[in-house]
Amino acid sequence: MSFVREIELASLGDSRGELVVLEENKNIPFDIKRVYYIYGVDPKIPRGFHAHKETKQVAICLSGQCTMLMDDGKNKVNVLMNSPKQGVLIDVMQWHEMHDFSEDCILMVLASDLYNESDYIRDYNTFKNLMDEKHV
Ligand code: T46
Repeated sequence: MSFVREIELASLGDSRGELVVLEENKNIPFDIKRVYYIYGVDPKIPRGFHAHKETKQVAICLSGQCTMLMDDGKNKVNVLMNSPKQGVLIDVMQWHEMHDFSEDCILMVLASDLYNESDYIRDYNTFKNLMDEKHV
Protein backbone atom coordinates (compact mmCIF):
# COMPACT_ATOMS: atom_id res chain seq x y z
CA MET A 1 0.00 0.00 0.00
CA SER A 2 1.26 3.47 -0.86
CA PHE A 3 2.18 5.96 1.88
CA VAL A 4 0.54 8.72 -0.17
CA ARG A 5 -2.83 9.87 1.12
CA GLU A 6 -5.20 11.10 -1.52
CA ILE A 7 -8.34 12.89 -0.37
CA GLU A 8 -11.47 12.52 -2.44
CA LEU A 9 -13.22 15.88 -2.52
CA ALA A 10 -16.91 15.40 -3.10
CA SER A 11 -18.58 17.74 -5.54
CA LEU A 12 -22.01 19.13 -4.80
CA GLY A 13 -22.53 19.38 -8.51
CA ASP A 14 -25.85 19.82 -10.20
CA SER A 15 -27.08 20.75 -13.65
CA ARG A 16 -25.39 24.18 -13.25
CA GLY A 17 -21.91 22.73 -12.69
CA GLU A 18 -19.61 21.60 -9.89
CA LEU A 19 -19.09 22.99 -6.39
CA VAL A 20 -16.42 21.62 -4.06
CA VAL A 21 -16.20 22.64 -0.39
CA LEU A 22 -12.95 22.62 1.60
CA GLU A 23 -13.36 22.76 5.38
CA GLU A 24 -10.65 22.73 8.01
CA ASN A 25 -10.60 19.64 10.18
CA LYS A 26 -13.28 18.08 8.02
CA ASN A 27 -12.09 17.09 4.55
CA ILE A 28 -8.88 19.11 5.10
CA PRO A 29 -7.15 17.41 8.07
CA PHE A 30 -5.78 20.54 9.81
CA ASP A 31 -6.48 24.21 10.60
CA ILE A 32 -5.97 26.13 7.35
CA LYS A 33 -3.58 29.04 7.98
CA ARG A 34 -2.46 29.81 4.42
CA VAL A 35 -3.54 29.27 0.82
CA TYR A 36 -1.41 29.81 -2.27
CA TYR A 37 -1.58 28.77 -5.87
CA ILE A 38 0.90 28.18 -8.65
CA TYR A 39 0.10 28.85 -12.29
CA GLY A 40 1.70 29.99 -15.54
CA VAL A 41 4.50 27.46 -15.04
CA ASP A 42 6.89 26.54 -17.85
CA PRO A 43 6.11 22.81 -18.47
CA LYS A 44 9.84 22.06 -18.65
CA ILE A 45 10.62 23.53 -15.23
CA PRO A 46 9.88 21.34 -12.18
CA ARG A 47 9.25 22.87 -8.73
CA GLY A 48 9.22 21.78 -5.13
CA PHE A 49 12.27 19.64 -4.24
CA HIS A 50 11.87 19.95 -0.49
CA ALA A 51 10.14 18.54 2.59
CA HIS A 52 8.50 20.39 5.46
CA LYS A 53 9.38 19.76 9.08
CA GLU A 54 6.05 20.75 10.62
CA THR A 55 3.75 22.17 7.97
CA LYS A 56 1.08 19.91 6.52
CA GLN A 57 -0.43 20.73 3.16
CA VAL A 58 -3.12 19.59 0.78
CA ALA A 59 -2.50 20.22 -2.94
CA ILE A 60 -5.38 20.39 -5.41
CA CYS A 61 -5.00 20.80 -9.15
CA LEU A 62 -7.83 23.19 -10.07
CA SER A 63 -7.10 23.21 -13.81
CA GLY A 64 -4.87 21.26 -16.18
CA GLN A 65 -2.48 18.72 -14.72
CA CYS A 66 0.92 18.05 -13.22
CA THR A 67 2.71 15.12 -11.61
CA MET A 68 3.56 15.18 -7.92
CA LEU A 69 6.48 12.97 -6.99
CA MET A 70 6.16 11.99 -3.33
CA ASP A 71 9.06 10.45 -1.42
CA ASP A 72 9.02 9.27 2.22
CA GLY A 73 12.74 8.50 2.20
CA LYS A 74 12.13 4.86 1.29
CA ASN A 75 9.52 4.88 -1.46
CA LYS A 76 8.85 7.22 -4.35
CA VAL A 77 5.37 7.53 -5.84
CA ASN A 78 4.31 9.60 -8.85
CA VAL A 79 0.78 10.96 -8.47
CA LEU A 80 -0.95 12.35 -11.53
CA MET A 81 -2.93 15.40 -10.44
CA ASN A 82 -5.61 16.17 -12.97
CA SER A 83 -8.87 16.71 -11.09
CA PRO A 84 -10.21 19.48 -8.82
CA LYS A 85 -11.90 16.69 -6.86
CA GLN A 86 -8.55 15.12 -5.92
CA GLY A 87 -6.57 16.35 -2.93
CA VAL A 88 -3.08 15.09 -2.17
CA LEU A 89 -1.88 15.35 1.43
CA ILE A 90 1.72 16.51 1.67
CA ASP A 91 2.39 15.40 5.21
CA VAL A 92 5.36 16.43 7.32
CA MET A 93 8.70 15.03 6.18
CA GLN A 94 7.53 14.05 2.73
CA TRP A 95 9.88 15.11 -0.02
CA HIS A 96 7.85 16.36 -2.96
CA GLU A 97 8.55 17.53 -6.48
CA MET A 98 6.11 18.83 -9.07
CA HIS A 99 6.82 17.90 -12.69
CA ASP A 100 5.24 18.07 -16.14
CA PHE A 101 2.95 21.04 -15.60
CA SER A 102 0.46 21.61 -18.38
CA GLU A 103 0.35 25.23 -19.52
CA ASP A 104 -3.13 25.65 -18.03
CA CYS A 105 -2.22 24.08 -14.68
CA ILE A 106 -3.40 25.88 -11.56
CA LEU A 107 -2.13 24.11 -8.46
CA MET A 108 -3.70 25.34 -5.23
CA VAL A 109 -2.16 24.46 -1.88
CA LEU A 110 -3.73 24.73 1.59
CA ALA A 111 -1.21 24.86 4.43
CA SER A 112 -1.41 24.34 8.19
CA ASP A 113 1.11 27.10 8.96
CA LEU A 114 2.17 30.52 7.82
CA TYR A 115 5.19 30.71 5.52
CA ASN A 116 8.45 30.05 7.34
CA GLU A 117 11.58 29.28 5.33
CA SER A 118 13.14 27.48 8.32
CA ASP A 119 10.39 24.83 8.03
CA TYR A 120 11.83 23.73 4.66
CA ILE A 121 14.42 21.01 4.11
CA ARG A 122 15.68 21.80 0.63
CA ASP A 123 18.68 19.47 0.55
CA TYR A 124 17.81 15.88 -0.41
CA ASN A 125 20.74 14.28 1.44
CA THR A 126 19.76 16.05 4.67
CA PHE A 127 16.18 14.78 4.24
CA LYS A 128 17.35 11.25 3.44
CA ASN A 129 19.70 11.09 6.42
CA LEU A 130 16.97 12.28 8.79
CA MET A 131 14.53 9.67 7.43
CA ASP A 132 17.17 6.91 7.55
CA GLU A 133 17.81 7.72 11.23
CA LYS A 134 14.05 7.60 11.90
CA HIS A 135 13.66 4.21 10.22
CA VAL A 136 16.58 2.58 12.08
C1 T46 B 1 5.40 23.47 -1.38
C2 T46 B 1 5.10 23.37 -2.83
C3 T46 B 1 3.92 22.48 -3.11
C4 T46 B 1 6.58 32.90 0.18
O1 T46 B 1 7.15 33.99 0.43
N1 T46 B 1 5.45 32.56 0.84
C5 T46 B 1 4.78 31.40 0.62
O2 T46 B 1 3.76 31.13 1.25
C6 T46 B 1 5.32 30.50 -0.37
C7 T46 B 1 4.62 29.19 -0.66
C8 T46 B 1 6.46 30.84 -1.03
N2 T46 B 1 7.09 32.03 -0.75
C9 T46 B 1 8.30 32.40 -1.51
C10 T46 B 1 9.52 31.53 -1.23
C11 T46 B 1 10.28 31.63 -2.55
O3 T46 B 1 11.08 32.78 -2.55
O4 T46 B 1 8.02 32.26 -2.88
C12 T46 B 1 9.16 31.81 -3.58
C13 T46 B 1 8.86 30.53 -4.36
O5 T46 B 1 8.68 29.44 -3.42
P1 T46 B 1 9.26 27.97 -3.71
O6 T46 B 1 10.48 28.06 -4.52
O7 T46 B 1 9.35 27.26 -2.39
O8 T46 B 1 8.07 27.37 -4.59
P2 T46 B 1 7.79 25.85 -4.97
O9 T46 B 1 6.76 25.87 -6.03
O10 T46 B 1 9.06 25.12 -5.23
O11 T46 B 1 7.14 25.19 -3.62
C14 T46 B 1 5.87 25.63 -3.19
C15 T46 B 1 5.88 25.90 -1.69
O12 T46 B 1 6.91 26.84 -1.37
C16 T46 B 1 6.14 24.65 -0.89
O13 T46 B 1 5.87 24.88 0.48
O14 T46 B 1 5.19 22.52 -0.63
O15 T46 B 1 4.90 24.63 -3.48
